[in-house]
Amino acid sequence: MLSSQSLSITNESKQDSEYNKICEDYKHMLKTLPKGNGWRVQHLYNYNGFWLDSDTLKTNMILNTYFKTQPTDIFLASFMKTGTTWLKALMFSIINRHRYTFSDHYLHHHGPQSTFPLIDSEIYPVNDFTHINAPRLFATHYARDILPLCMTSCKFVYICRDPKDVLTSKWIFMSKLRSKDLTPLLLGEAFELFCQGVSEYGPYWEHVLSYWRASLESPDKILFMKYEDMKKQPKVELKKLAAFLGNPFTLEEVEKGVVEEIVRLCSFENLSKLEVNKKGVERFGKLVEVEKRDFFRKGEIGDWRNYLSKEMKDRIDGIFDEKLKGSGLVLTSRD
Ligand code: PAP
Repeated sequence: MLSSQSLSITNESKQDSEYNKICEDYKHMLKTLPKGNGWRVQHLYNYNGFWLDSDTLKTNMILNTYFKTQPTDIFLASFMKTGTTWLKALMFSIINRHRYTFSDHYLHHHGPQSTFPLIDSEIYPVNDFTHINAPRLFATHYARDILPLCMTSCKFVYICRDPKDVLTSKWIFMSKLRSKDLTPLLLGEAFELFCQGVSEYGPYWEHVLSYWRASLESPDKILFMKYEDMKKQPKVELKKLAAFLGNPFTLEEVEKGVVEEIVRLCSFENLSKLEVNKKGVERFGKLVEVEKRDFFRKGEIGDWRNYLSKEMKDRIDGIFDEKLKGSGLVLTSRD
């Protein structure tokens, strides 16, 4: 019979060999997958229909083997620049509203990024997240179709946004992170790539559709939200979100103004002026460092007007209307 010590050594070496096998498969895959132009790094790889950079591709493969969900886990899923930072702050504030006061809140001292982890940038099997209390919250930018199967039984909040604002916001953000070894990515180039679907985690329309279809099949498991609705009627959306998360606001809380307090706490105006969100960097994985202030740019609907021509607008609207035709979802706001 094996002693507990030799059992754990056996488990460790099994894990090591599993891990080594993933690394081998990953190296092989990089040579065989279709390649496209990256926005931050030189290349993206088309992995099961979605464009990923080499780091997020590797993490996806590792997650598929190692990530173990708990039934109470809740995920925030989003394409880049659609409202992740905002939703992180809101979900964390709803779930933890009995732990902090609004005058001295966790968010005043820590940025929204540190409220819960983005699993796409975590290295496995080093971090298994078993130290986090239930309900564990996680964020991901991966499309639904390439998530580990075990995750699909958990609750998801999905946030999407008008593609024109997504393109604009993403181009500005990625230009700041773009490798200095590469020539700058011009807006016209980013536009062409976006229209072809070649964009980290994209095509954007496939990303949205992957969660939209799942939300129609399991509305109790996936809450589908829009950035524009959040902007226009934050209190209504916040109440929906709280109910979905299993923490509805009580009548007493509504009367005491808790809904308004959370909306205000997590607003762009409030978060963007906090010292903690103005200085320092957020680290994702081993290599990517982002200035915290770059998560807060304008936070508006329709800033694309300052960047995209009428022709560009019409082309994006046309592509998204066509791709989403028959789905029941409209993503391109006509405001
Ligand atoms: P990520 O993909 O890097 O996580 P994400 O947080 O999804 O970024 O999106 C950032 C956008 O949300 C920025 O939009 P903009 O470039 O058009 O301005 C950012 O300004 C906006 N944003 C950040 N926080 C908030 C907030 N509290 N309310 C509204 N918009 C916000």
